[in-house]
Amino acid sequence: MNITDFKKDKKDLPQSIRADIISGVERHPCFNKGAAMSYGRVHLPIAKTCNISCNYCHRDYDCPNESRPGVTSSLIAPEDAVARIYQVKKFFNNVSVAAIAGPGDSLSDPDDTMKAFGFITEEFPDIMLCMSTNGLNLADNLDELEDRGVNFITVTLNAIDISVADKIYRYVNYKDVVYTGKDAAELLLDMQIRGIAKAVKKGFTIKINSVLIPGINDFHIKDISETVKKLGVYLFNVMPMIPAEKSYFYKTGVEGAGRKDVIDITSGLEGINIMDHCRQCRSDAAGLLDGDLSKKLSEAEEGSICKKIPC
Ligand code: CLF
Ligand code: SF4
Repeated sequence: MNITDFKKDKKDLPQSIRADIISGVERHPCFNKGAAMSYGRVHLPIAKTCNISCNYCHRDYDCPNESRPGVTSSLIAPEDAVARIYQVKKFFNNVSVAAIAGPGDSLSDPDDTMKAFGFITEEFPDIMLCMSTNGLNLADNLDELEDRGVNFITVTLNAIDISVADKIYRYVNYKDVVYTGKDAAELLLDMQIRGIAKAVKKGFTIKINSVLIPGINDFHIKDISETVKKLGVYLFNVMPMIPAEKSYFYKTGVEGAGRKDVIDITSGLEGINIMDHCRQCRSDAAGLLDGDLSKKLSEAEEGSICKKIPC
């Protein structure tokens, strides 16, 4: 029985038990700091487009919701995912997780993401599947993610209050209708919370990323942590905002945060697992969190179909 089947059999167990005992947390380098020393992940840079606009993002670069600002990864096609994993395994064999984390949003074009997960599961049944998303399309895609055997999901949640979210997002494109201002903020928050709640109920192991933006949501991080704790998420990761060059926040002088700001805020949080070993890695990162192979890989392999995100 592989891990996915096991999880499906036990999905009525409480979240804490599921996550600790059966969901494979012991082999996930992000969800378990202890595992980061020996287990690696492969990011497949498949997500071409994005369906929202964050004020700290500029689409010349990877999605800063998981990635270090200023990093640009080359896209690959879903059909190249298996070859990419074999390529990584030549350099580092102990890969426990395959993930889609950009360069855009994993569920902006869910077909590519689902296709890639399908290829990976067929070829590597023991590799766990992970995905990060802004959450807009999460609730609508959970049944298919479950069918594909995805185990771990990260949702970036930067606010739970519409007035805070309104300062962070410029627009939201949901089902080809573009929303702006408070309408955009309200819709995004509603879809994020709905998606997180449904995902926990279904038995996915959930991490929340919150980008700490001084003066915008720093006073609000505790409220976010309380909300996600009640929703039953497994792990909370606060990341310092470093505005991407040319982004709205960069141009308007909104200052970034540092590691110390994150520590000051997270040290006051209680009752939820806090991630403190995130590397804000590239959307094509591979290998150990502390031993990224992406540069070696791009020298060694073909398969890049585009150098920029077409949005
Ligand atoms: Fe990738 Fe994210 Fe899955 Fe990890 S990364 S999709 S949960 S496999 Fe990890 Fe990288 Fe931090 Fe992300 S160190 S940026 S938390
Ligand atoms: Fe940029 Fe990521 Fe926000 Fe999309 S979700 S606008 S790629 S930061």
